Amino acid sequence: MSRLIIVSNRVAPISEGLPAAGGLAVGVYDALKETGGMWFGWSGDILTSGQPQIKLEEHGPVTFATIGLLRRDYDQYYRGFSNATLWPAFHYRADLVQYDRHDFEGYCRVNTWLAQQLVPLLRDDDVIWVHDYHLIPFAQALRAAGVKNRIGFFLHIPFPASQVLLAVPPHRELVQALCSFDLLGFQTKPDLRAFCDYIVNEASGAVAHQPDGLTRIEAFGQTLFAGDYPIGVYPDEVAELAKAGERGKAVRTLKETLHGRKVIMSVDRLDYSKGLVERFRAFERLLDHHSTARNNVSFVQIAPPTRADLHAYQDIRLRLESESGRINGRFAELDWTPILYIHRQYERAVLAALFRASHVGYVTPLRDGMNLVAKEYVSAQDPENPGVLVLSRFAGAAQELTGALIVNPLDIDGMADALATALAMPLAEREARYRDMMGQLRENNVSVWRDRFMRDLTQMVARRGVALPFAKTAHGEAQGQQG
Ligand code: GDG
Repeated sequence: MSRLIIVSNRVAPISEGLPAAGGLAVGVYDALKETGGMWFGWSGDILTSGQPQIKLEEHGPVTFATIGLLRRDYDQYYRGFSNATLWPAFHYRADLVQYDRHDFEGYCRVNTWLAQQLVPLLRDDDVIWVHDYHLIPFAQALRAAGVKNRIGFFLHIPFPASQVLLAVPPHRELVQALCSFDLLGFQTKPDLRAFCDYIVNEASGAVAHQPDGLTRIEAFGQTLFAGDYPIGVYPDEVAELAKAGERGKAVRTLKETLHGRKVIMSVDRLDYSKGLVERFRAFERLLDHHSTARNNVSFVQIAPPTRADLHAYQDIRLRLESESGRINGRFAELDWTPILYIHRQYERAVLAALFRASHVGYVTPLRDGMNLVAKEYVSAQDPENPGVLVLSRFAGAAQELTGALIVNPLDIDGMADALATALAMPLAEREARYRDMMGQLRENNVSVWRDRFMRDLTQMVARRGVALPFAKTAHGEAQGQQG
């Protein structure tokens, strides 16, 4: 069996015997253990001098290969182009895009350098799976170094509509680089459609949808395939964690603090894409318009810090602190705090237990590739008395979790109404919605996601020989069905 090589910006810190990290890390690590292989990426260290050296650590059949970054590389590749240019653009925040040509050069330079570090560790029949927006030029760099292995790419964040992508000055170079992969995986059909739209209308390429569900792409002299692979969780494992924590300290403390009041729960990295300010305002609107909610419900927002050295993240933190203070000042009573805003990380088991103890899961990003919290919230519920998920239509998860109350995160009144509906929803309806969503989550758990992608990637060689049945017309439109 071919070895699997996972390449991601950060290598998940997995240690046998320690609590599991998120579903993605566990899902990918499981695949590595089955096939044997390597996980390659940045160690998280930033070096001020010297030459970074690869560190190899063996865990059974899996090798973890990590390397530090020089300060300038971190600033240009990670802080700069990845997180100040690509992240906002891909989340439809062209207004927050900061572009510096030197950062883009640094991004390409680091991708090339990382690829060169990997090359000596590769074997001829290895299958390489690259993850996320930090590593878009990675396959191009490997090909330039003579690597002929199959290389797949999965984008965890949205792929933006062409008109938004055009805001990133080197958009063409990025899409061209993506076309060096053999297989591109997107979270949802709309993301795949946006990519195909760029290929046809901006890159004069051609796309053709195949009977097996994959899309064949010809552009920049390359032939490749693309598909939608919505990432999942392990719902039964989350459910077990949640049940185990039901009588734990965190849940007891929460219940004692809230004296039987209902709980609305949110957990997000503190990121402007997560729609936190709009969410706080919609909770305020609920208190304004639904007087029965006052003193009867609390909103718990857990928002661990992330990318705190970027200005846009300092800004969102200040705005949230100000909003929660303002709203609490307006409505709090001596015995009731409307918003518990916690800027800290919790253990995974504690989060699962808190999800189960809450009545509403409030997940309203302005844009999100998938949003695993929405899937974890549903998984954690008590089947006999499940809570209700209020979910943004702009989270990838909304394509699958149709049993949620779907909201537009810009519609503050609409979100307040959905919260009121969720809080008052009768048990029979909550159960039906929960069953529907839990069925979906079990059907497409993280192993299914991984296996579908791996199956398609390993079959690539056979597919490459097939002729493209549709051609691009003179007007730049692809003939054939658009997915
Ligand atoms: C990217 C895409 C896509 C959160 N706070 C704590 C904590 N978490 C865990 C959650 C969840 C994960 O982190 C966050 O995943 P999301 O999917 O919600 O969001 P991103 O971090 O933005 O992830 C996203 C994902 O990649 C996977 O493809 O869904 O769209 O943006 O698992 O539970 N975990 C712990 N403590 C915390 O305080 N232990």
